[in-house]
Amino acid sequence: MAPSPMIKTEVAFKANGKQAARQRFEGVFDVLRDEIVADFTSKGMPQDAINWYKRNLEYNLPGGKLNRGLSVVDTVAILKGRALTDDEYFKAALLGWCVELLQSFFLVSDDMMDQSVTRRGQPCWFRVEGVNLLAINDSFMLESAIYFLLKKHFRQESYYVDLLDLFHDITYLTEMGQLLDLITAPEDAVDLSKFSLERHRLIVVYKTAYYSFYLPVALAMHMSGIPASQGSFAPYKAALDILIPLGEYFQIQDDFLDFAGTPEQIGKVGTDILDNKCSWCVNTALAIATPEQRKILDENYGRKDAEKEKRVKEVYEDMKIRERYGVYEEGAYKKIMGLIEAVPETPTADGSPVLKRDVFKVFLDKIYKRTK
Ligand code: DMA
Ligand code: MG
Ligand code: MG
Ligand code: MG
Repeated sequence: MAPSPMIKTEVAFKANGKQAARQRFEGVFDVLRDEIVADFTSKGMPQDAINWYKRNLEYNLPGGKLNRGLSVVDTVAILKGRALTDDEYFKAALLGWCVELLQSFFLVSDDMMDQSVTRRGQPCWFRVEGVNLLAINDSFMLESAIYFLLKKHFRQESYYVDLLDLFHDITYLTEMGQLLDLITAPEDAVDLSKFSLERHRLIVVYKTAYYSFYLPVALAMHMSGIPASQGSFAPYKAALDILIPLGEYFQIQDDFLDFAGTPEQIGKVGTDILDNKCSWCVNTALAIATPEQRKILDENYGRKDAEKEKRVKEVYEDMKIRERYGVYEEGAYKKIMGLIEAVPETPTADGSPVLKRDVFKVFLDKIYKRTK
């Protein structure tokens, strides 16, 4: 049945709203890039260095889904319960871009370590002609730009130290996760008996959930003046208890799309099977494999060989990994919704609740059934 004109308009309106929100957010990037480059220039840097840094920023920052960055803006607006002033918008978007800077720092280095091919529909930065190992220093500079921006715009705020602590702590936790991810996937010692869903959970919570989900919301909470505690209620802990499972769900989607998504869809070529990664797919497969299937997995997983990768994918298809993922996704959605419904929306002295369920609902709806 064709959608009614009203529904059509509604959908178009929502899509336009999303696009407009993205455009406004991208506009702030131009301002911040110019600030970063102006500071770099003021240090007496020559033109070739300026061009390099600018290209690093422009190649690695925009062009993604911007979910993490936009979530800071959305969360501040939900917590304040009203439209933001221009100044509030700029500051929230700036924090959003700091999350995107952190993300690009992780991705540039992750792609080198995972030996990936493409990212966001273009070659990984280290694969660009003339870049190579310089990408290591480029990733460091993306990280350091965070602290330049925070200092410039938040130095005077009472919560400046909270912002610094958050970025430092979450960076460290993410690096711990990357370590776990990498040592669980040695290049020339495939041993599938080392994998487990417990190990997988630990990897994804540390490498993805903290920086992708807790960080944007916690930043927005600090900017909105949410206190560390309200009576016996600990809002940051309450947020963490929902955002960690949400991040776990998101990384399982990433693992699934690494196998099932097309490069056109996800903007990157999946490398998890070749890289011997402790992915949700292989763990799910190991749990149900017949002895014959297990043998195929043992002999073909984690080898840098496209034919062997294909054999593994055939086993996944035989095992109906796609359907199993669908079942997982429904269960994860329901579980997380349940956690969200249990958040107390206790009013504060001025009548507004300290946390709002919508913060988490909006985030969950953004990623539910994502295909990219
Ligand atoms: C992503 O893990 C984690 C970080 C910290 C970048 P991944 O290697 O599965 O990500 P992707 O699939 O995007 O390379
Ligand atoms: Mg990777
Ligand atoms: Mg990785
Ligand atoms: Mg992945």
